[in-house]
Amino acid sequence: MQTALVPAGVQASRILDLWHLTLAVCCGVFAAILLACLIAVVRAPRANRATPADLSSIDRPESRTRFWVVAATCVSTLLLFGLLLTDVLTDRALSRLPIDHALRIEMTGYQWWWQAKYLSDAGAPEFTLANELHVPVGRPVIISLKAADVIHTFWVPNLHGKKDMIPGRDATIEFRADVAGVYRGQCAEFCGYEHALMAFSISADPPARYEVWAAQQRQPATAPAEEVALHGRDVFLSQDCARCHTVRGTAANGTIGPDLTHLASRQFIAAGTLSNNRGNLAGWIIDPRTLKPGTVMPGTRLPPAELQALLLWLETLK
Ligand code: HEC
Ligand SMILES: [Cu+2]
Repeated sequence: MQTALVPAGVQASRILDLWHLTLAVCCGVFAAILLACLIAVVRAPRANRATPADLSSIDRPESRTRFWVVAATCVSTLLLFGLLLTDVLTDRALSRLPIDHALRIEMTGYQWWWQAKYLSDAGAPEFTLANELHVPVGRPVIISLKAADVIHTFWVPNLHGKKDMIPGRDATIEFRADVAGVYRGQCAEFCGYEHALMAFSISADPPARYEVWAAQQRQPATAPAEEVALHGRDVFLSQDCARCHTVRGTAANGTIGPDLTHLASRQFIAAGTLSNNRGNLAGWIIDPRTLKPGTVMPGTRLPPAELQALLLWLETLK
């Protein structure tokens, strides 16, 4: 779900309230202006060629017109100041979310995917993943936002407004999910070729389920039991893959691409571009630049047996 009209947390509902008020005021003003136009049209003097010129209006005092113009100006000014005030109050309320015992995540925008580093209460990195975040319902979340290359914008409309991720300038976003669900996010600042294929998601889980998920994510990858999958791991380590990808529990510790330690627990690959299944994974590994032109990841041609083994191993990374 990706909509600002169904808030799943306090921050988003404050923004929605502000939007409703702004919409109501603007609709009211629009209706009043239309009404004034209508009255003017109805009351305009009717004349035709034969009507003699009426010059009396030149000297007629316009006190009533002046009254309405002054009144309308005052009302507009008051309404605008009212909106400004509610704007400022909303902003203050947004910045005062109670953040005791918040979950801390460090999120970095890359062309064109998202890296999320979950931090322990002490601030030490615990595990890293790509694109598909989970957070516990009811617990505040503080995400510090960074950009690795160009400007990106973090935006999950069900949870909060937009926040720019600017290289070299750290920002944070604070929110709390109050309703369980999966909320889609999207980069909201044009960041190059595949900006449109730069989605992510935040799944708000009941706390117990979140803990199970987090415990799973903290684990390194375990060595597969199957012979073929073991061979697949060797393929991964002997190819270029390990230069760019980390799989905790193996020698692979590259940081250019997504951490793949729990790849198989993700629903999508390549930032919401393809669903995570064997066919798509195979296509992605052989030729990612057809599926997502411009991506940093190069294609790798492998003999069928090696590719199958590699896929089998990737599928064990639960
Ligand atoms: C030059 C660096 C580089 C190399 C080499 C590389 N990758 Fe990638 N890989 C990336 C980047 C960057 C992404 C993210 C692309 C995106 O989402 O736009 C990625 C994405 C992926 C994904 C999707 C991950 C996800 O969660 O979305 C998989 C799977 C993957 N790579 C597997 C491999 C395999 C297997 C190899 C070796 C055959 C390999 N990569 C080689 C950089 C690389
Ligand atoms: Cu973008």
